[in-house]
Amino acid sequence: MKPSLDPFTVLMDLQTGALDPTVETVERRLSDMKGMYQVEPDGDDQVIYRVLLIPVPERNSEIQCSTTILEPGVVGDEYYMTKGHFHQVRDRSEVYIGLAGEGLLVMATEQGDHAVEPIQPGTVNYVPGGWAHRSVNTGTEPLVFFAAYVGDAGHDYGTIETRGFPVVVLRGASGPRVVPNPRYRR
Ligand code: PAN
Ligand code: ZN
Repeated sequence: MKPSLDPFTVLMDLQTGALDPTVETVERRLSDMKGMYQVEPDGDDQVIYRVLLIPVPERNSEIQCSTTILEPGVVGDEYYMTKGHFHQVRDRSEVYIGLAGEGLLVMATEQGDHAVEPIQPGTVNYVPGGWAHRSVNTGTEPLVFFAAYVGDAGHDYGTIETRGFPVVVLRGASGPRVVPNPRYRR
């Protein structure tokens, strides 16, 4: 087999998640999160997370890599979080490596099972195929993690936009509380 890509190296800042070179950045603002929080955000339409991508062809033989920088904050009592998604090709898996900050990785199956795992510097989270995933910043600093996933996974945001996750993560008097999502649609 003749390879179709040449090897390359990207420099990743392990504290900020910055990539050099920065090839492609996705920014998500509060206005991109309509209907996802228990209450609608008001005030400034700030960027709540950025995804820095190391793009490679979207095929099964490659590995997509990115860093995510999720700002700290709350909407009502709900911590800033990513939109969350299933992979379009459902059985495609992913690995997250925590770099900075602290947060939770909320995962759910289409059958309604859920799992919540910590993200902090040094954690390696394995997201098996079939599990939707959303990260939540429960700390006071940016939550930064590296992600690597199967090249042709794709992203299905619509299912989560419609159904939500079975649980939400709320700020409580003595730390984060994981509680059932009253708006979850089975
Ligand atoms: C991650 C996510 C990233 C942003 O790279 O895409 O953290 O989250 P949303 O895509 O849900 O907005 C990943 O899981 N990629 O598959
Ligand atoms: Zn993913």
